[in-house]
Amino acid sequence: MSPVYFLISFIFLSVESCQPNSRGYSGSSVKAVAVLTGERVKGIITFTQENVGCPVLVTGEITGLSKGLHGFHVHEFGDLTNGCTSAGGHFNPFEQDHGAPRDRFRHVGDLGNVVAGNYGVARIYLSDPFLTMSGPLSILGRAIVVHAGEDDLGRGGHPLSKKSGNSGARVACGVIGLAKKK
Ligand SMILES: [Cu+2]
Ligand SMILES: [Zn+2]
Repeated sequence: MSPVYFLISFIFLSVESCQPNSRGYSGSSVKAVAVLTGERVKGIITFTQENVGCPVLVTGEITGLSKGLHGFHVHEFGDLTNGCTSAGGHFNPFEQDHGAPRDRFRHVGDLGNVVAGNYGVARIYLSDPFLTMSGPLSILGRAIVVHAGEDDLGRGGHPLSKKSGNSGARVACGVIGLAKKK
């Protein structure tokens, strides 16, 4: 096998291993689900990682929101004994400043904003390279939180911008728990 061919097949295999296989082979994929509950806001969010090192696919729907942008983060703890408050701050194992999903430096949990339309429904479909679902930095057992207001992605100039994006109250949250693979 020529080195070039070897390299090309290696790249191809590496890319393919982060996609669901058409034959239904799930490899070492991990699937999780969070049921968001709040006073008015509800939602179901699923998390799927095809292999270690692959981005995590986050999909789902949140209802009961006000129209517009709402901060959306993985928070450190799956402890909801005191509602969403006991979920702690944004999951931030590398002690970085708060940022945008596409920033190089950010909290691992920073997923930016979800957008709700006229009927208060936000549909989520995003892929995030910082999240992982295995090892010590796994998001399993932590919480996903949606906020009353917009996350300024660290750029708002408010004292809370670099800490949390200043997105206001936590209107719903849920624990990210293991789910059965399809
Ligand atoms: Cu949050
Ligand atoms: Zn953050």
